[in-house]
Amino acid sequence: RLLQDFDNALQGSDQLSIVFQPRVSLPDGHCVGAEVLLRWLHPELGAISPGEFAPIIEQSPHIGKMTAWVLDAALREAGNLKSRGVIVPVSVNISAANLDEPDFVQRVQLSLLRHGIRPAMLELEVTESAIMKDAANALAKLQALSDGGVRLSIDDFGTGYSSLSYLQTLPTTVVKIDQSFIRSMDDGFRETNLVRSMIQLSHDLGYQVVAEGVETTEAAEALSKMGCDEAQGYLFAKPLSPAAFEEWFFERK
Ligand code: G
Ligand code: G
Ligand code: MN
Ligand code: NA
Repeated sequence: RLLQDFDNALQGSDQLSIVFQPRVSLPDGHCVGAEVLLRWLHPELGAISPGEFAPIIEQSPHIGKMTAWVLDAALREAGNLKSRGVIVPVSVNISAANLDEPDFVQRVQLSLLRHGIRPAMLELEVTESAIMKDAANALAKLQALSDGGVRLSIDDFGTGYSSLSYLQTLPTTVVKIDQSFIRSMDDGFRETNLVRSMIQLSHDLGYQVVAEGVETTEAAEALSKMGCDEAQGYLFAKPLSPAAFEEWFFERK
């Protein structure tokens, strides 16, 4: 039922949309990018969160089409924003199953060409679990994307199954610390020390570090002191429609 409805949504034009959550540098708060998040307005059920439907789509053959749809929408919108002077890289979430598609790398490259977006203006977010599912294949695909100039980040860092040894060999350049760790910094010094160690480890391995789910100025200041490079979260902005993102961008600048 949900899968069939989603297939209809993919065919139609008005149920699916994307929003942008700004990413800013620390400590100055300049916009350095935006994460693209999918939204589904179901005709009967109303808004359904990707947290609910994405895991179901990911188990189905529709996942290829879903990511292709988001990627296409993201790059089209990036082109629109670019023409109005909003030039920031966009980050798109990809699923483990996308890395199994034989032509995934070529399709990403074709989509970039179609929309006239330079590869360096696209970042793909991939979770540790997606990488570890079939590490040899993931490594090959990520390397090909990276060789083509696409940026790669490790999403939800710290929550998935991973092997630290892989962190050394991946062609990824950015680590996004999962929001659960950022929120837990309120709980005490051990939690804060953990985040500090994650930042230190990531830097030692050559990664840039993004903190997710930053909701308070206290957290932003603490992260900044720890050397965290960038942040995302409600403190700076919620996920915004493309028009609202553009407005936010120019007010901020
Ligand atoms: O935007 P929101 O907080 O509702 O997202 C909930 C979850 O859905 C997050 O884990 C987010 O990464 C995931 N998600 C949002 N958009 C996409 C998307 O386009 N593709 C995939 N694979 N996951 C997404
Ligand atoms: O797993 P991923 O990092 O892609 O998930 C992004 C999700 O996190 C989005 O659904 C977004 O709405 C949500 N999000 C972004 N910033 C915040 C925040 O500051 N607080 C909370 N609670 N959720 C956030
Ligand atoms: Mn993400
Ligand atoms: Na994340």
